[in-house]
Parts: sequence; structure tokens; C-alpha cells
Amino acid sequence: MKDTVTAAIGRYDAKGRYFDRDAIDELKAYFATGTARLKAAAALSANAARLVRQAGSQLFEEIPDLIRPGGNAYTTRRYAACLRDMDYYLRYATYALVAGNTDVLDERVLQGLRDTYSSLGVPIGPTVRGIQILKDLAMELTGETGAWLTLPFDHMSRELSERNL
Ligand SMILES: CCC1=C(C)/C(=C/C2=NC(=C\c3[nH]c(/C=C4\NC(=O)[C@H](C)[C@H]4CC)c(C)c3CCC(=O)O)/C(CCC(=O)O)=C2C)NC1=O
Repeated sequence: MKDTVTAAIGRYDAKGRYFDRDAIDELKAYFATGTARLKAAAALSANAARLVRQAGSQLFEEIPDLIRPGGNAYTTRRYAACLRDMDYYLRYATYALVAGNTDVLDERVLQGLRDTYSSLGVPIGPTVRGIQILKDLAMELTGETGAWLTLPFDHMSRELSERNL
């Protein structure tokens, strides 16, 4: 599992090179956004339960078939599993925010997820929509719109949508 600093050190050490301008710029951006990333992660963590509930309501309002008979989130158990998944996405997004790196998402969330979802019939499109709603709520809550905030959500969306995993 990596953060911006350990990832850069790993990359440069592998080539036996000193940090160059690109690396310094990347590290500068990491430290420059540090306080904002921590603040955002703290706000998201403190409001997680409400955000997940709200994202769920919005998702089921947009795609009501999910919670109708035949829908993947139909029955109390599956409804709860869906909200729990949204909670995972939000929690791991806060970790990625602090790390300034998406490695934790690849390692702990996305690995094998498409296979699990496809074997259980969990629809990818609506799941991605759920992650995007979480992103919108995160922007609304923090008042931030920077790529550093949206990246974890967009990374999970992109990787989950990827056709050939
Ligand atoms: C931390 C990393 C991690 C992730 C991401 C994770 C996801 C995950 N979601 C699952 C199920 C599920 N996931 C959903 C989710 C949904 N259904 C919908 O229609 C919606 C679109 C969506 C919610 C947004 C549902 C309904 C199930 C239960 C499916 C079933 O058992 O039939 C399962 C199968 C096992 C279980 O039910 O617990 C896993 C492993 N588990 C993990 O450990």
C-alpha cells in the first residue's frame, strides 16, 4: 500500500535516480494539498452515516427498479448489503484522500470485485452511479472541487467500469 511519498521513492529508487523536477512538483502538490485532504477526510468520516444514507436514497430514487422485486437490492438483506458497499467506497475514499494515492483502492477494494459482482448479479452501472453520488455529496460537504478530492471516487468508478479485467 502506497502514499504519494512512498510511491515516488519506490519509482525513483527502482531506477537509482535522484528526484527530478517532476517528482518534486508531485511531492509539492501533495504537501500543498495536505491540510485540505485531511480536512476533507475528517469531514467525510464524521458525516459518513448520513452521506451513505443520503446517497442510497438518491440512488434508489433515480433507479427505483433496484429495490423492486427482481432488483438486486430488493429484500432487506440485499438493501443492507448495498448500503454497506457504499459505506466501503466512502471509507476507502477517505483513506485514499489521506494517502494521496489510489493504491489502497486497488489493493483493498477493487481486486476481484468485478468477478464477485458479476457472480452475484450486482449491476455495475448503478454501483458506479452510487459512487458518483457519493462524490457529489463529498464536494457539497467540503466545498472542494479539486482533482485531489474527486480522484478516489473517479478511480473506483473507472476501474469498476473497465470492461476487460
Ligand atoms: C472493502 C472491500 C469490499 C467490497 C467493495 C465488497 C463488496 C461486496 N458486495 C457484495 C454483495 C452485494 N453488493 C450489493 C450492492 C448493490 N446492489 C445493487 O443493486 C446496488 C447497485 C449496489 C449498491 C450500490 C448487494 C445487493 C450485494 C448482495 C448480493 C447478494 O448476496 O445477492 C459482496 C458479496 C459478499 C457479501 O454479500 O458480503 C461483496 C464482497 N466487499 C468487501 O469486502
